[in-house]
Amino acid sequence: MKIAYSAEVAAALEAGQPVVALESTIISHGFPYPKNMDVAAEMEAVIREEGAVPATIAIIRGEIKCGLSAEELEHLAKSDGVLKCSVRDLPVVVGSDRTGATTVASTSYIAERAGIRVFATGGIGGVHRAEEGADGFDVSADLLELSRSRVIVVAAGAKSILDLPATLEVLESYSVPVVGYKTSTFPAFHSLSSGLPVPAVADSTADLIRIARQHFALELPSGMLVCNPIPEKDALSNEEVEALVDQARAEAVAAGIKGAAMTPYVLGALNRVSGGRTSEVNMALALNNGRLAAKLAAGLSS
Ligand code: PSU
Ligand code: MN
Repeated sequence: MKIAYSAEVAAALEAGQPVVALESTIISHGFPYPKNMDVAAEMEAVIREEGAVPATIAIIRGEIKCGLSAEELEHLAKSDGVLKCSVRDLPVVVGSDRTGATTVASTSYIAERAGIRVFATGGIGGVHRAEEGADGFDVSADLLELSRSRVIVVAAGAKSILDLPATLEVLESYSVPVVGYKTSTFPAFHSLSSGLPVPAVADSTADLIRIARQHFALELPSGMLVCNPIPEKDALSNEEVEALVDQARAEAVAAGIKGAAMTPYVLGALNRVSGGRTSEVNMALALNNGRLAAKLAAGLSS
């Protein structure tokens, strides 16, 4: 597979230095412009602060890029004609020289092939709540890809716009290790906890590094999901989130949104109905994940 690396990412991979993959759908479709410019820049900054090299992944005019320039990040942030590109979309986006922002699924797919073992994002996609779409069946390809790309994904769980118990069940069926970082419950993205138990807990960064090493040593064919709860000071309460999510979902249903457009639409609606608060919260948790992912990458490469 042909990947165009930035000079910095190529040098880091060559030297065995820690590298953290970052997705670009979060930039193009997860935050409003120009807030998403700050998110992109600060994600890269916190990873550098922890001694790792950030590798933001996207398809730019048909080229699979690993490590982006400031101009490329700005182009993705403006999101003008930028497609949301999951794994199944790769052949078409690459083959027609289009620009696509990669999801958790396609970023994991590319990261593995680039030799990157750790990936930081905000939250993963999952099983949508049944009543959301008229067809009542929408399961993110993120879950399938977690089962078949050997990349450790650090996320603040999944948003409560999803069916979280069903999401955890699918991860179990797909044999994806799910590890709570200093938590025994599945975090709910904007809020600290969904109350649902996770199968394993890492009590420290050292513990997490040990588990991650074993994951690769055992040659499991999957990735691993590390659940890192939002810092307490930034979290919203479950009640607050439920009320916001109900409004946002009602808007999505009324607007007839379906399929791949659902997650971006609901994120935008949440931002609107919360007066911009959910985007602040989203940024705080994404940066928190970037930091932990960089520590993990550093631990794995030493
Ligand atoms: N969750 C978020 N913010 C996001 C996404 C998920 O909190 O921006 C994006 C990620 O790129 C994820 C994608 O991979 O949405 C999932 O989309 P879908 O549900 O259509 O698979
Ligand atoms: Mn979907």
